[in-house]
Amino acid sequence: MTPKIAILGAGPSGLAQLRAFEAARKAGLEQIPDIVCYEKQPDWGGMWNYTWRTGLDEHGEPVHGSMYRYLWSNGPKECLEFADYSFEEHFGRPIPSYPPRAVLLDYIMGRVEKSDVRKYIRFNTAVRWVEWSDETQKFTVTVMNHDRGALESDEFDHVVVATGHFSTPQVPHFDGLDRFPGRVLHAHDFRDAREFTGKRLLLVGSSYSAEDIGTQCIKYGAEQVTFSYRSAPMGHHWPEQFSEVPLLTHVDGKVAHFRDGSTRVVDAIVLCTGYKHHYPFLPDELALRTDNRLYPRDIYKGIFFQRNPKLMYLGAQDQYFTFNMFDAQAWYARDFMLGRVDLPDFDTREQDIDHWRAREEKLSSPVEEIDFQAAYIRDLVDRTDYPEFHVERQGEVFKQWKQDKKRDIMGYRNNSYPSTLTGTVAPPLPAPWMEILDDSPESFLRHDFTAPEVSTV
Ligand code: FAD
Ligand code: NA7
Repeated sequence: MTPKIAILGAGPSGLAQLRAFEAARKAGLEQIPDIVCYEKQPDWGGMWNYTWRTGLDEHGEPVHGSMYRYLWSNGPKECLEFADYSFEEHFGRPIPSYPPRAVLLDYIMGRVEKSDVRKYIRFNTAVRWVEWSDETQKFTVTVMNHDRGALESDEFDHVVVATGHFSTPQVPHFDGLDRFPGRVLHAHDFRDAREFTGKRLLLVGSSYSAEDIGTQCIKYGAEQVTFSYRSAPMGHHWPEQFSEVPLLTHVDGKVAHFRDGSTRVVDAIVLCTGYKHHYPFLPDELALRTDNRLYPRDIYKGIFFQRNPKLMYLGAQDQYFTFNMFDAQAWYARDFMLGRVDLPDFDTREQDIDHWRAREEKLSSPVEEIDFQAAYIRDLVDRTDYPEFHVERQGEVFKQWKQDKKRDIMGYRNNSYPSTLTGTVAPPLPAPWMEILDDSPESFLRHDFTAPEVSTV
């Protein structure tokens, strides 16, 4: 009997799972499992699908997208290159190391468009509930098919949760926000930086969202950005329009008050306070409970749910590496579902989780974190036929990226790195990132990237 498999979500992780089965088919696997991929959006690409919508979508489902207009890759593309599909293969020539969102989406889509996997995906179909039966040893997955306006249920041997975890915002309360005479929003609902041109912004949070939304708003003409941190400042060499202050205590009219007694007059507040792992379609006994970290507990090899390994999670960890890490996970999950690998018993799995988790808890710097995630990926890649790729060298590129950011937070995207697949060093951007206001793929890809150009503004 070939297994029946449900993949929940058609973002990069879900697509990695589809591609993993496609790779097995190409390598000669005759009995491809019966696969259904449920995706609540009308198209694939997950988070990389930009939507202007916030709140609820056209079907009344929570809008998944947290990406904004003018988003550019925040890490070098050389660190997220698929091992079986280089950027050069997709674009037919080298492109710069930090492409805008739509160009990266084009790359992700390019690989799956070349595979025959779209047929597995049921779009406009939101997963409502997943139930496990000890009796039948199967999952029942219930979905809302918005095209038909009807609930549907089906049984599966395996369920792969690939619904992402940067979509449901974590929204703290601060006194006075209810009377603040300006926009208050979470980063999840941030879309167009031009809304804040000429404005004084307060960004609560000191991680990727705060850093990127703050720099982008200045790029598009905001007057001033104040970052408010809970644990520690980002500590970059910020230009004079930026400042970092301790945590917000309360807001009085337009005046924001901070823990050190300082104040700022601000026009808008963006809570860049992170996201929750949120699985409203899973009963308590199947839902992963974790905050955003590199090694969540309860998933063996960062994939298999400990209490029921037939339930798998992809991309559930905090991420330096993304697309190729999802591939490494998907290839291993595939081999388990195909019966090519057995998992050890509960206690052995628990020891393995404890081992990785203990290592994770000792990490004390980004360099150590990068090495840790590279080692995790190496552990997976060595267990499957996923094409060899130089994850450790990509780790070195990440370390360089960290240093480049420390040196020049507004200009780090002007740097170039070598592809570990092709060896080609990426060409430079046609102009400094701060000057390229049109980030459309048409504008970006019209450059041949061989000769230095003056400006695209
Ligand atoms: P997602 O991309 O989130 O996809 C999950 C899919 O599941 C979505 O299509 C969603 O519609 C679907 N889904 C959710 N719930 C249901 C349901 N109930 N029923 C059916 N379908 C459902 N990574 C990088 O590598 N580089 C970057 O520059 C970068 N920038 C980022 C910027 C922002 C603002 C954010 C939020 C993330 C960024 N990331 C970046 C990380 C990004 O999350 C990953 O690149 C990638 O999108 C994760 O893929 P995923 O498939 O795991 O999740
Ligand atoms: P992260 O990386 O999870 O960071 C969340 C930030 O929010 C972090 O600085 C937290 O502070 C801060 N935070 C969380 N809760 C609070 C409260 N209650 N008060 C103040 N500050 C808080 O999320 P991001 O959105 O930045 O990044 C997630 C992904 O989106 C990432 O992959 C990017 O590429 C885009 P802490 O440091 O924990 O004290």
